[in-house]
Amino acid sequence: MTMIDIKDFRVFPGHLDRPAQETLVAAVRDVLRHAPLFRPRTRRGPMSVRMSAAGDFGWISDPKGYRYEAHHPDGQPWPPIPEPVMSLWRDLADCPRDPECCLINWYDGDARMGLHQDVDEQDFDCPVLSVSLGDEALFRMGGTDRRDPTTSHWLKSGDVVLLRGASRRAFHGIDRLRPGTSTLFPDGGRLNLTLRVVT
Ligand code: MD3
Ligand code: FE
Repeated sequence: MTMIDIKDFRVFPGHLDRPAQETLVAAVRDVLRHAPLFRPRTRRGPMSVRMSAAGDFGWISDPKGYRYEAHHPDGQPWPPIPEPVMSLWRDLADCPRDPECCLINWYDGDARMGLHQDVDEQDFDCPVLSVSLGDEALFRMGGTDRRDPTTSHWLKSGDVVLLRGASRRAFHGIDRLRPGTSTLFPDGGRLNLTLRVVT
């Protein structure tokens, strides 16, 4: 198995072949039929990334703030995490607990995600597992202080990233996509799944 370690986050380049990517996309489309993508709003305005989730919890941001919630903004519980997604966690996460949230991020050509930390979860001993599907994206990773130096890495369709140890609490973001770099989605764009233990 190939892997690249970059300050204790681990990239599994091309871990998912094309059929495995297509299986995940089909499973996510199923989730999105029940829990449609929405555009979270922050105090700074609407995000460019659209989101949904599967599992016991999804991440919500609205004018009241941000938090994990057991229901989609439409009031429905989140659909279960699809089996092929669970099996990736069991293969790679090396964690005794199952994920409670599969956050679904959709990037169109000009979407980005600013530098942030994921600190709304309770148990930082549990890793986060991230799956990239579709167009390539420039991932930026810093340290636990916002001013720490950052390194950048292009994430490609089928790449899986495991964040644990110090990297679990590090600042990170997506600077931009490279449109037209994948044929997975006929109209382009990028789907990112992040699996998390929340409680
Ligand atoms: C480092 N997603 O959903 S994935 C996020 O590509 C998020 O959509 C980005 O940041 C995306 O919160 C980056 C890589 C990633 C995911 C979660 C992390 C890096 C992380 C959690 C902690 C530290
Ligand atoms: Fe994040």
